[in-house]
Amino acid sequence: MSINLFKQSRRGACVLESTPKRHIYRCILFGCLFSGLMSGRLVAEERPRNVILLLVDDMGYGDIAAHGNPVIKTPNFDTLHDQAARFTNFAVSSSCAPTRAALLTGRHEFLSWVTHTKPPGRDMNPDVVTIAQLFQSKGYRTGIFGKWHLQQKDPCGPWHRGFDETLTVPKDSQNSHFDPVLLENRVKKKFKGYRTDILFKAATEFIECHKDKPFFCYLPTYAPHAPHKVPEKYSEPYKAFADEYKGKKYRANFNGMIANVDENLGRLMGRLKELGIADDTLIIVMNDNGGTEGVDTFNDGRRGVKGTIWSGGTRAYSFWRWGKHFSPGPRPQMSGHVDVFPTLADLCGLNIPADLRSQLEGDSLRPVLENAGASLRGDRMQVHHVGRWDIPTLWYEHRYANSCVRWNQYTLVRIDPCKNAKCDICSRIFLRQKGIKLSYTTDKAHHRMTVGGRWELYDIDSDPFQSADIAAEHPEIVARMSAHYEEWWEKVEVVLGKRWETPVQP
Ligand SMILES: [Ca+2]
Ligand SMILES: [Zn+2]
Repeated sequence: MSINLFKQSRRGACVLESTPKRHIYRCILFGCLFSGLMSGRLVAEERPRNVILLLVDDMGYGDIAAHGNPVIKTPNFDTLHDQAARFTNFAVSSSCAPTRAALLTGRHEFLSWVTHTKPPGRDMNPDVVTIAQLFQSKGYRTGIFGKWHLQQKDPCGPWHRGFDETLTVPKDSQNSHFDPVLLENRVKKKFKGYRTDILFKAATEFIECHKDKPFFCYLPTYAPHAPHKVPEKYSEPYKAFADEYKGKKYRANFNGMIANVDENLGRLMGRLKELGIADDTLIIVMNDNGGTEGVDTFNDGRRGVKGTIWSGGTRAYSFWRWGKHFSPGPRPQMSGHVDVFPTLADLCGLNIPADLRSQLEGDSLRPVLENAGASLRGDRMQVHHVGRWDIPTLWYEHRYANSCVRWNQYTLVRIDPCKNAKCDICSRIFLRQKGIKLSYTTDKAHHRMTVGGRWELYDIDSDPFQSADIAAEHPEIVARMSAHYEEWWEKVEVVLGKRWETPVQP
């Protein structure tokens, strides 16, 4: 897919569409109506007019009251939980940049060069097409308000990757939550206030400005990622639980940051209603990796944290609301971030050219959104791999370092770190086995290694904590899932071998 097919980003917020363009839309609309009449249907298939994608950084599946968290109050997440089709076996990557890459490109992040959260491992291949480019090429107004995290130097910045309007941070770093310096359409500007409020406000202004034409609004927050800082009125209600509540410590600032995101979400939903576009806007709300600071308090009984390949490190909530089009309730079918691109394309009628289709690893989830009992492809599997080796050329030593395949209720897991003394990530895996350098938790069970030299198999439905390895009982399932993995890794070898000019190792 040539990137030249897509128009370049434009600068400046809130530019009204020119008359010639509106004329083109009218022609397209007339064409659709005409073809609809010719085929005996008055109106073409109904589509969501706009799309809002809220991606909450470092919040976990368990950090929502409606999921059973005993302390946190999330009334607006809870409302959306109750109104939305929600995927309950949905997984993302185990950290920030990888999930963003997979979400925007519909394929595992390694295939777009993203193997880490730090450069150069987070520099996404600029030739891979993003969902924003597809929306843009179909006449949608597109905007990103928040954490890009896939390198901003030319030609990698979001302004080159399909976003008309951008509000990010200089150097694509985590930066400050208070009075931040931001990049508004590539221009540095000092803002007053709390960053999450600023991002939601900018996104809301974008929506208000473009409410009369299709838009794609991507809102990836920096909260509740560390540093854990928030205006005190949000953390105050949680201080009573911080020292201890029923034997556990609930971090007041972390929960306060989520309370602030929740308040902003409520305000945004209210504004959509006031603007009269709440029911023809598809809103997707999800998180970008497994649990972090909330793992020791509540993670719905899963093993693992952010940065691990266990289910608790990759599971995400994923709420989809489009007026009354999708019946509220759970969707237990296996799904993940790589499905978002093809699903949006399907729902919004964005035709995917054949050469772009080969880029995509996921499938459209539309059948299960529209019918909770529907089935997807029976042989559908998804691969996850933590990555994070510091020396980019060492990729080939990490075939089984932190790997997982999902198929229906099964997860196939293998954690065989490399033995290279220079490899920081694998050294950490060994240290965590001993209870040293644990991250986000005090329980080393969340950082468990597999037995070594082979895959372990778990049934996530009957064994959510992944305690009982059933590989020996199901050799045929292990064989089928591991074969899928080997085939997938061959694609990785080609891509990363070319990227780093490293020969494929025997
Ligand atoms: Ca994150
Ligand atoms: Zn290693």
